[in-house]
Amino acid sequence: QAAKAKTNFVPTKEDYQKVYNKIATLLDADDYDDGSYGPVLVRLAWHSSGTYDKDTKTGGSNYATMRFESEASHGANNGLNIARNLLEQVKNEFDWISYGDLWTLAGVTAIQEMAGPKIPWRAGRIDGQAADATPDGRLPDATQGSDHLRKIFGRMGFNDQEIVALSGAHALGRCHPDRSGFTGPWTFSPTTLTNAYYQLLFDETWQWKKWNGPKQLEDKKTKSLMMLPTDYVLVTDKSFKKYAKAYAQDQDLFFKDFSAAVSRLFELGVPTQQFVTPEPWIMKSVDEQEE
Ligand code: DDH
Repeated sequence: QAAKAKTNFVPTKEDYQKVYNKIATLLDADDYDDGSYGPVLVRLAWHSSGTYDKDTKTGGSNYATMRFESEASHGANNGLNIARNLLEQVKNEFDWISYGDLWTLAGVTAIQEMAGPKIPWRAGRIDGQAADATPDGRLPDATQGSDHLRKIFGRMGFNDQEIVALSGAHALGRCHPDRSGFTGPWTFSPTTLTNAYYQLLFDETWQWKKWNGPKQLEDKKTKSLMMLPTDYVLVTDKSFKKYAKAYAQDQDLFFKDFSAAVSRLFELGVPTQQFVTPEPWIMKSVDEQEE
């Protein structure tokens, strides 16, 4: 706190670790969803980064343009105001951090604290202007197929293997009818990152849910889990299926590839010279600091 008062305050890794620790204290909430804000924080970090277009070098996490109504109002961002508002408490205490750094660091914190792999992360994003906000339609549409996935993720610079690895984030969280129209969680442990998403894709029998909402699949056995049409493509498309199978069989492989892809995702749109260090940091989990 003393350092904060200085005008030329240059935060160190330890200062960002303090931000991580503060975010970690906000994750658990008995009265919210499955008991954690972790999943919605991961989704905020992803939606703030996944707008990147490698050809025009626009979008991505650099400018935190979801702060502006023109981007916050995109249908895909419904409900993410909950995550942004939660993080305001952190911003108030650590006012030197940029929103892009705050949101991506929150994604890193949530993944690591929900038993996921370490996500190498660098600081250096800067707050942009409303004019930097991205047009609607850059994030994936859950009703589409493999061509769409390759087009959307290819625009960000990701290949088939990375598309499949990133999709494993759906081990976390759930769909909310009032946000996306879809309903339900993908796995039985939506606040713990595992490779269960891939295992369930292969091990369960999936059938179209009979309801008035958008087309989604349900597991035949319990009817309590869901898959989006875009999730199911991972087992129907031959190339995607190869990677999905490998991740279903090997959680360490999933964690390794997920970590690399998410780390890159969260840096999309940030010019290299902006990062405060050439080497990414590995932030410590709360458990590690208690040892
Ligand atoms: Fe996702 N996602 N996502 N997703 N996503 C939803 C929820 C969550 C798609 C659609 C939806 C990724 C990829 C895709 C998370 C992380 C990631 C919901 C439900 C929809 C719809 C929203 C709601 O109703 O609240 C589609 C389509 C794709 C795709 O085409 C691949 C990726 C790459 C990630 C990531 O983080 C790397 C998380 C976490 C959630 C749960 C949010 C919550 O509140 O719970």
